[in-house]
Amino acid sequence: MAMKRKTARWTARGYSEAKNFYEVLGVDVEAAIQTALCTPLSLHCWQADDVRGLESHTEAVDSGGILATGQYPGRARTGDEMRQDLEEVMRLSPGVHRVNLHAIYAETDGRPVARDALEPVHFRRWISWAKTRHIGLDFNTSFFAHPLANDGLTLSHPDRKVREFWIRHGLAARRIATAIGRTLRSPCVLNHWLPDGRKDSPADRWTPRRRLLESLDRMLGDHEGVDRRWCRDAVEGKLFGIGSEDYVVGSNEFYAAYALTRGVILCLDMGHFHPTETIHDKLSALLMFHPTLLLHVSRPIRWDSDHVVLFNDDLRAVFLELVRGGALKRVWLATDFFDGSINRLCAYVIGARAVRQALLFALLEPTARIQRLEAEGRGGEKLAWMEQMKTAPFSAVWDELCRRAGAPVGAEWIEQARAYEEQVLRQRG
Ligand code: RNT
Ligand code: ZN
Repeated sequence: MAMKRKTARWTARGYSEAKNFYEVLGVDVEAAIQTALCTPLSLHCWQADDVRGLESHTEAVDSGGILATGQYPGRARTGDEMRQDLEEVMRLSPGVHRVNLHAIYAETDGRPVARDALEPVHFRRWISWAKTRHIGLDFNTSFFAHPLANDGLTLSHPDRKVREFWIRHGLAARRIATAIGRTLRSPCVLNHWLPDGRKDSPADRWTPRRRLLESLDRMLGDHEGVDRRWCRDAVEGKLFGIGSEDYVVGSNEFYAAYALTRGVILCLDMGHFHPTETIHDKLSALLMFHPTLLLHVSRPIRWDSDHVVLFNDDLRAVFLELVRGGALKRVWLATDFFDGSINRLCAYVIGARAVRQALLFALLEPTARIQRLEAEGRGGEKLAWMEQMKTAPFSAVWDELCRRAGAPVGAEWIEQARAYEEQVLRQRG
């Protein structure tokens, strides 16, 4: 306890000095803290259970595309356990959160409900939980881990019946997203990612793309029970996946053009590009044309490995671009990673805090000053200031942000996560 008070006192003093440091450079520190706190971050629910879902009837088939690895104890097994974990994540991470669900997290009380027959009622527990906690919900279609996805093809499948099934699934999800958004009075972003692709040297890259285009147009057209004010559809491309190393039907180019021409949101996942390709340079290009983007904040290591998000250069570069372009309000932020090899609560909190840290870091940049230096041809000084900001007293402002949000300050959360692991996670057989 004595330790705690000491930390808090140190933080308060550190903050006023840090604030002064940034203000001399023309940064509005109070505004930065406010913006960093109130920017919504949608927490993916699937880190809690390694993307297994709550369906009892479909055996866990690995139909390709994504893969969670690790056997660390404590995986959530029910909706209640997932909500319990997510509440703890939100307690330990400052700022406004939403929760991002997948169709496989329907709660049907043990009754098998086919994915094309899902209804809002199957998400009533999630919805009422969100209502009580005053958080928004987002949603995803689940085009994987299903017998009809075993060929590695869904909406682009050659068999019309298979395509029809998945179109009906998409429609069911759009109705659910509409109900979620309307009930919570907050638009629900419905992301569509599908694994469709080929492992090796496709002889025909054209026909599957034509079929995907046709299926998407049908699925995303006007339908009864779907209201675009509450259901905001997004499409997520990818370079490759497990079993689709050579060809992914829904590539980034395909969806960038699709989203623009159909008025839906393009989703960029940080792990869905070539191993050395990053997304920060794409933001100013795409946002010249797309009104909004959905960002899946993830971390690839050599491939789309969905590692826990860290406060690293890539993440800072993304937020610096958004802040410099005044584009924060034009993106929807959502985490997307899954590591089953470590304490899953730690995984969540590290990622959630890292996103908010990167956001604050970007908001504390003296952008006007460094842009002026660049415009005046003083590139050396510009670069020097960019370097200088990396060792600026950022942590004191971050601690202050946590304190104001009522979230643990500094390393305090690590001890709390350990206690949660002992008391809750380790008790799960
Ligand atoms: C897969 C995509 C997709 C999934 C989630 C579970 O490569 O990133 O967003 O991670 O839908
Ligand atoms: Zn993703």
